[in-house]
Amino acid sequence: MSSAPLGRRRSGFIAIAGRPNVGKSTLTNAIVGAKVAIVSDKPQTTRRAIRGVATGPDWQLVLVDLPGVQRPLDTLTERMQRRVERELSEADGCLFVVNAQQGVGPGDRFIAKLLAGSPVPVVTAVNKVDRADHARTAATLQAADELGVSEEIFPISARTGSGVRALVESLVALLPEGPFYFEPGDRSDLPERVRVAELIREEALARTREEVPHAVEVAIEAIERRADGLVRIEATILVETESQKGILVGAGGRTVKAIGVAARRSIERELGARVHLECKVKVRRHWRGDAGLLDRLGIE
Ligand SMILES: Nc1nc2c(ncn2[C@@H]2O[C@H](COP(=O)(O)OP(=O)(O)OP(=O)(O)O)[C@@H](O)[C@H]2O)c(=O)[nH]1
Ligand SMILES: [Mg+2]
Repeated sequence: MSSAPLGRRRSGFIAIAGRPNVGKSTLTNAIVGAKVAIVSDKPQTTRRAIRGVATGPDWQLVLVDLPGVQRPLDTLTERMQRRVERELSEADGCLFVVNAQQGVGPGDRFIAKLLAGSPVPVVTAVNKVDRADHARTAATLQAADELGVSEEIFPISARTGSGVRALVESLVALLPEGPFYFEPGDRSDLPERVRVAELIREEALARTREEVPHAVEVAIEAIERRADGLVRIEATILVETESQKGILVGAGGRTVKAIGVAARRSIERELGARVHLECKVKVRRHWRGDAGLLDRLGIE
């Protein structure tokens, strides 16, 4: 491990702020080098604060992947936004992510205002440069600079990895000296139940559209490790209405079956074990407004 004396190590927390869908979770996974957060092409995928850990020889970067900043609509999104504000105020630094292709808009300006009012140093990543031509990227870099909140700005692609190394160096420079918070092999702070539930939700998101993805949550009823090494998992996919249930189940149960097959594969990769997965779909009206259920699901 590290040959650096303990006092010269840097470690700390970098909170990731940005509009929904700009690529915060993809970037977290790219920096950690493992899948710690699920990703989808729909906005508002991330609902919890997820700590992703990247450890170098003499530094440890704890990335706090956060829900996208948005206007709160119900108990769920209110909790998500309160969490974002709290994590931002407690971090050692902030990584502000904007979309190179879409440029800087009102949502980004709102976040910049939030960041300008906080003492936490900010580094900005202009993401998805693989999707934008040079002129577009240059215009977004310029607009991001004009927000006046960042110490440095990096054009990157979380998808291809381009620019990510330079960004990491700049984030490490924001960290205070101090001992590591996590074991160097740790990747995330999410409990196993939540990691498994999220992998199932990711497959449900990939197969639904419009308002349905926002109405889906997954609860794990049981995880049982059998003597022969097989892990048996019982999961409930929650939706808010009968018609959403119909969509998730699909004709002849086809959709829920496809979700189960794909999720089992990714859970097997995650746990390094053979998995038997049972998924049921259930209607739970207004679960997004149910504080007790959100507590149990770990959305605090
Ligand atoms: N082309 C391209 N797509 C990207 C890049 N980074 C992320 N994406 C895609 O953008 C979409 C959103 O990515 P996420 O990582 O889920 O975005 P997020 O900011 O975490 O979204 P929320 O959790 O909803 O706030 C996904 O379809 C990603 O595959 C990138 O660098 N290039
Ligand atoms: Mg996310």
